Amino acid sequence: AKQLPLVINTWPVPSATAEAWSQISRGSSAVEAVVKGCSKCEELQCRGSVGYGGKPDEHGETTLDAMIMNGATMEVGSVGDLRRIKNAIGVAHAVMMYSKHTLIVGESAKEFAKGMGFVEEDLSTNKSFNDWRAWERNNCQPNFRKNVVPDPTLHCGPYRPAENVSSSGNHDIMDTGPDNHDTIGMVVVDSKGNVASGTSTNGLNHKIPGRVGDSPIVGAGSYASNAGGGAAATGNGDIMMRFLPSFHAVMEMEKGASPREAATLAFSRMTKFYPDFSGAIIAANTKGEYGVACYGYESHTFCVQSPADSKVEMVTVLCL
Ligand code: SD4
Repeated sequence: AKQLPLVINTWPVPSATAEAWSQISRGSSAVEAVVKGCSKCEELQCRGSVGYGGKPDEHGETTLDAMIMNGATMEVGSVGDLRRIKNAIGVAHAVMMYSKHTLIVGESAKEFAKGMGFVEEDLSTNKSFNDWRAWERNNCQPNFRKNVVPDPTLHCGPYRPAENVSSSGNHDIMDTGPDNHDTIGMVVVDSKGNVASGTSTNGLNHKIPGRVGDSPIVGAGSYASNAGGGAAATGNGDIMMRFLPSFHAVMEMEKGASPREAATLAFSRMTKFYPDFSGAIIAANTKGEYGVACYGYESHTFCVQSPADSKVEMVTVLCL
């Protein structure tokens, strides 16, 4: 069966898949398809974890991370801690198109975006404000920190080091409920085997302001290479970015591993050190074969569309 082009993305967010599919079917590039597909999720605030109005930080602000990678040219654009601009992957694309840089962050990323014509606006909504207030009223829990105590005179931080630092426990895994990691990660392979990958997310609930996750980090959030394929990750970014799992998966595919084997191998290094973390990796090779692995959840549901499907397929895999 004809397997190309292919669109695959994390989580049951079929409108993003359908948007990318419509782009690639009408002859847009793989890069364009990833940007448009992920932008659709930003507009729809997919699962509350992509785009504006979700996952407020400790100060109640929603900030965004996104990246785009072109596996034909190895060009990348990404933004971290982007503030007050809704279309994060659009800004990442502008970094790739209009600068020689790879990653721009924070207030400066907002200034860059405004220069590129993006509109500055508030990313808060009633929901994100209420989520933040509820968290604050609940003594800022859950928000596990390593070896710190709150200042008792202040409600939620600043925090200071605890006097007796204990090395037991894995307290750097923050707020790991399944609802806290729903980044869209997407891989598109066009009919000639050109690969693009991208991500977009508002990160992690109640993160420390300035925290940037794995999603905009090349090789962590996603990676693409026409020599092997593409991969994208979702999950506990603070752990995953220490291992560059998307890069790892693509290198395994370059060496001949199947996508599913490649995604599984990327987990093996992480779980050796962090048996308590959770995440999922989608992978596709340049023939349009794909595979998904996950760890620390029961299962992961992803979306895929290829010429074999008349519509977006939602597929659930059991985790390792
Ligand atoms: C992060 N990886 O910022 C992101 C969160 C996420 O799906 O959802 N991933 O850590």
